[in-house]
Amino acid sequence: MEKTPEENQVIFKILYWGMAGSGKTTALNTLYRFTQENETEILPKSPVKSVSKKDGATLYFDRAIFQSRKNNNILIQIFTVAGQKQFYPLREQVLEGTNGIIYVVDSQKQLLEDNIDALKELKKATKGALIKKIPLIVMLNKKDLKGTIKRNKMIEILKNEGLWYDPPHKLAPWTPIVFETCALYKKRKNTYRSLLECLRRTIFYNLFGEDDEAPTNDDLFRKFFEKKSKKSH
Ligand SMILES: Nc1nc2c(ncn2[C@@H]2O[C@H](COP(=O)(O)OP(=O)(O)OP(=O)(O)O)[C@@H](O)[C@H]2O)c(=O)[nH]1
Ligand SMILES: [Mg+2]
Repeated sequence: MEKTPEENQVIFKILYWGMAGSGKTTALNTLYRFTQENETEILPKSPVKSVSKKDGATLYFDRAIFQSRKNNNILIQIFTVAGQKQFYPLREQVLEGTNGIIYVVDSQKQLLEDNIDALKELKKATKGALIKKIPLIVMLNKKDLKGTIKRNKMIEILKNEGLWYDPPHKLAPWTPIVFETCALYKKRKNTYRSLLECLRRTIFYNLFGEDDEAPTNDDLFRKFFEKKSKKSH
């Protein structure tokens, strides 16, 4: 999270990560249009800026800036990475300073291994910070198509990668939610909801966690009582 001193603004950076063609750019464009046309919690502040190839694949990144409808001082920068394999160095650059990640899966069955590769690469690039310091949400995308990976399969993959925590583990409340999504505007499903959940978690980490880490119940109680005692002075 970045603070601009002159204006008391906070800027959160959210990133869509996933294999080439999984729907990251589509999700961002849908989000932009949806928040423009509806009374949502966030609204666009700048148009989507895309650096892409002729065929639509992202060449560097896409970026759009949103703002909280209730609090003008909260800005949200949303980026997508270029998913094609050769762009790994660029992905690492775009990842810098990210506060929350949405991992976008192309749920077509034949692409399972490519999706797992993208997740392994994300783990490598974030150096153990996923969930512990950077909230993670999963979009199981293209669920409008037939013959797609099931939610349980995705959960099994997260477990294999050590990205799933069951109670009583202190990180259990921050285990990724796997949203079944469609990023296409006309058939959209859970695109906005998944972003909002990622943003909600990002703000929680920032407000209640020690050093922006995943807040534990102890952190939440302590901050709550700190606030109470400040009020009573
Ligand atoms: N059926 C279906 N197609 C989708 C969905 N989301 C995206 N697509 C299509 O998938 C193709 C690739 O989408 P992009 O959004 O460009 O994918 P990307 O993840 O940004 O790809 P890179 O920039 O190469 O990393 C496009 O033809 C989209 O219309 C979805 O939920 N369902
Ligand atoms: Mg793209």
